[in-house]
Amino acid sequence: MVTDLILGTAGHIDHGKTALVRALTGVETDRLPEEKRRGITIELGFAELVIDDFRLGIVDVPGHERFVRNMLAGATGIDLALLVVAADDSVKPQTREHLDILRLLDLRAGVIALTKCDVADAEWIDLVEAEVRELVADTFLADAPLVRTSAHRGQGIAALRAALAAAAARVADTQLARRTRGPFRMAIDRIFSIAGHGTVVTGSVLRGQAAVGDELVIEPGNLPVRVRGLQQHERAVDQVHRGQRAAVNLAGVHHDQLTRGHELATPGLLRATRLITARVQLLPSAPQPLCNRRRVRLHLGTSEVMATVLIHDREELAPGQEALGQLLLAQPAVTTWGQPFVMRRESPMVTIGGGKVVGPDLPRLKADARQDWSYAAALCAEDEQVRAAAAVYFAGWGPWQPSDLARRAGVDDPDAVARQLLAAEGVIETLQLSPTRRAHLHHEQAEALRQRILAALANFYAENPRQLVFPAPQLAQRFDYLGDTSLYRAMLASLIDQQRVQESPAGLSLPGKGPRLSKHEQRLWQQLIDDYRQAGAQPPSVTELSQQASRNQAVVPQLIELAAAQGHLVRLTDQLYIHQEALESIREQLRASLANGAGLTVSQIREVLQTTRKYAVPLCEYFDRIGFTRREGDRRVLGAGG
Ligand SMILES: Nc1nc2c(ncn2[C@@H]2O[C@H](COP(=O)(O)OP(=O)(O)O)[C@@H](O)[C@H]2O)c(=O)[nH]1
Ligand SMILES: [Mg+2]
Repeated sequence: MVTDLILGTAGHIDHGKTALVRALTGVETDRLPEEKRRGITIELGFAELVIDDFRLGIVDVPGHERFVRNMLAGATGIDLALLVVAADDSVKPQTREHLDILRLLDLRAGVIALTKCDVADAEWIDLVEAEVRELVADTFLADAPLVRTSAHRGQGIAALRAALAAAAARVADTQLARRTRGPFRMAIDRIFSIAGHGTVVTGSVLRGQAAVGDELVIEPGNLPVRVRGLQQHERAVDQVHRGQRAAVNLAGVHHDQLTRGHELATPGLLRATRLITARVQLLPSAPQPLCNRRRVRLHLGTSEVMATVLIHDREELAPGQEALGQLLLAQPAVTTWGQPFVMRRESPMVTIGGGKVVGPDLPRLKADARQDWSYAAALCAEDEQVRAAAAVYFAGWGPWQPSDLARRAGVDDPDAVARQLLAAEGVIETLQLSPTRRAHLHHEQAEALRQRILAALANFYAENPRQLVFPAPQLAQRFDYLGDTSLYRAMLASLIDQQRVQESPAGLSLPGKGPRLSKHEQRLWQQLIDDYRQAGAQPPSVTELSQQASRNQAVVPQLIELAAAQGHLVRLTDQLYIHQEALESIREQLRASLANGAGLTVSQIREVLQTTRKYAVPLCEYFDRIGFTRREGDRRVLGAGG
């Protein structure tokens, strides 16, 4: 079976990259008139090389310092590097910069070619080789084969092919290289239009596969497109997959709408973002520290966008240091967990560092939000499940899908990991929102929401010192901003379940929370309860009691309501409260009189209770309300709660 991989060239200008590609493949990758005239590579060039069971899509990059941005676009998605150093010139600035870029892009394998060995003598070449070995020590090329070549004489080409095959074999064995099925993703590096066909985009396929007829989207922009035709190195094909160079003829988009940096993907796989959370590193060779809030040129995939770097935990990043941070992008871009990126400085234009995305779409994290930052650090963990849990943490109080775990935590089998998470003890809290809907919140977020509800309720106490119970809608209103009221309701229910909130017909209260009364108010409150007790079945009205008070008349209604909330009194109407003991004995009297089932009219009830209509009517209505009695014509009978 053939394994497809992408090979990228790297190295200083004029060191013989393009000539070596030609010697390997017979393809002249410098195609543009300007490239021919100036004898340099400006744009990316492409060729194909088949060695044994490997089909290498070659991306030949420019070495000129002015075209490093093109090199970066081409370097995205490469699996193998061919680092080229001219034997007569040795290590030069773009040799170093390209190597830095390859390291930052997390390349794992490659081959070194010393070129132009026909114009240098053996002793000199030994010196150059030592210099190159020193350069690559401590990098992914430390143990890479180094092949002496001459494109002009065909020297070393066979050895180079063998070395490339060995390197390819190592890469082909990685999990990443095997992702040739599933959702498709390709960062676009070229766009053009062909008469009669329309828009064509090219790129290195980063994952999955696409076939003619597939419906895909362009991101950023969520632009639906259809695959009209596919080519691989000028051959028409039915499908393309990871590790291949692809030219995709698209229906549904004009080439003017696209730029390098757009990505083509299976719908739902990618999402545009303007805020990236990342591990940021500054190269040891960076000319100066990277200050917090510094603007850099960010190279992410094939895109290039200005970004402000917010470094967490320190004011600046010294050369060689690494830290968590957030990147604020000037324009939206697409990225996923684990994606490497490169940062360059404007002037002088040099590569200063890079890093890896740990959160493609986290919210802006406050500098002092320790818990948030510790979960951001957890997104760097080796363990997929730890990362997945952290991704759920950042979903906050909102919904999430297992597929989000692929994009946000780099999880390979999101459905399986989601199942493990839900099954794990104490990680995720599941709330039943409705008979058919559930929410799965990270336990810290569930607790945070509960704390927020408790705090809102506590706040009511602070604002209303004499109130004991608060109407449920008053609290619910505070959580309107969540949008999903069912989540609030489920959380409140869990608080009531845990007895952290008390629920009564009058509303919600916090256990153990008492009103704060002055000495005088306390005496008055006690007096009022005594008055009600003594008045029994015929209590005075709220207005009458207020007028009786020697001072603080305005407080009386509040104190009465408080006594009702605490269960001393029962409210019949706005004006009429009754002591609960009196109410209880009335209820017993009525129960006895209604036991025979014949029922009583209001005036009969008035006689039984030996009271007036003024009390009998509100009492009857109250008993109807609570279901103790029920109306049948003009009579009352015992109700369901009787
Ligand atoms: N003598 C000699 N010259 C070479 C060799 N390979 C490339 N060159 C020359 O070096 C120059 C730059 O080569 P090119 O492949 O364009 O370099 P690139 O900028 O790295 O792509 C051209 O003039 C080539 O003819 C080689 O093996 N021997
Ligand atoms: Mg070239």
